[in-house]
Amino acid sequence: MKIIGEKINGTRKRVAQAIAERDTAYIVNLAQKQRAAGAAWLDVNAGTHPSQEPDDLIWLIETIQAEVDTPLCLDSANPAALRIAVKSVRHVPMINSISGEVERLEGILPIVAEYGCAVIALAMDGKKIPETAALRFEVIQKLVAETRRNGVQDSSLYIDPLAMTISTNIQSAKVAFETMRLVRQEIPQAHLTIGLSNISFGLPDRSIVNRFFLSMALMAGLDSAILDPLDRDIQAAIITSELLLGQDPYCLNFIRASRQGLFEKPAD
Ligand code: THG
Repeated sequence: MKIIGEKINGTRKRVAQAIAERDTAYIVNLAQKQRAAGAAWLDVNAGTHPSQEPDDLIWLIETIQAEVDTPLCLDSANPAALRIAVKSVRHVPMINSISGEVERLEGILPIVAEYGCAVIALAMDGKKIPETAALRFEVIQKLVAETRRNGVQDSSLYIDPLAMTISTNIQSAKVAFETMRLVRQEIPQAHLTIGLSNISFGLPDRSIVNRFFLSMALMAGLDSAILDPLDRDIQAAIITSELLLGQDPYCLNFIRASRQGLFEKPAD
């Protein structure tokens, strides 16, 4: 599976501070560490007020790209910020995200089509997230009709079934898995992605919830996720799940990870 590194996100306090202070070293370090940990894209979310967002996003992009060549995933709902940002990226970016919300779709889809971006499509229209897998899939079908109409290939789509926190809705992981299965069956060329850590919000021991969720989602067809690539336990879950799903020929990745000590527990 492909990892979208989540750490450069201005809704995190320390990152917000780095953006405000134009702390280049802090941001570059986050980018380098995530690349070294195998991120295929770096999510970049300025998390600032829409009026400030274009400037902050451009600063983040230029700061990262001066040192790291990994493709970026531009995380913003603001078409104005995205339109400026796509012009300053070195590689064709992923855009995070479109949804069925009309303004967002009409603002962002033309940018995706014009620049040939990959795009995350959220299974929601308006502000409401449908409760059932069947309803989420209906939204996805409408979105896919729109992306196709605009000439975006299904293989450029990363469909996000949305992981809602399980502490307030005990069905939420199940709904996500069922939505993934429907996408896999009906839109086989499309990719799937998910913001992994939402699922465990409000629970203790979040990391273990995230890991089991990821493993089960991989079984349901997930092939990318927005997560913390520096979390060794998550990396161990990915490598072991891929082994068991027949995606690790000759068990080479698993054995290499074991030799490198990825599965070692700290001594008592
Ligand atoms: N789907 C899509 N995009 C998304 C999400 C999604 N982007 C934002 C978010 N959800 C995923 N990104 C993050 C980034 C950072 C953190 C969590 C999700 C994070 N959280 C800390 C934690 O979980 O403990 C707390 C914050 C902090 O460190 O200050 O770091 O679902 N398409």
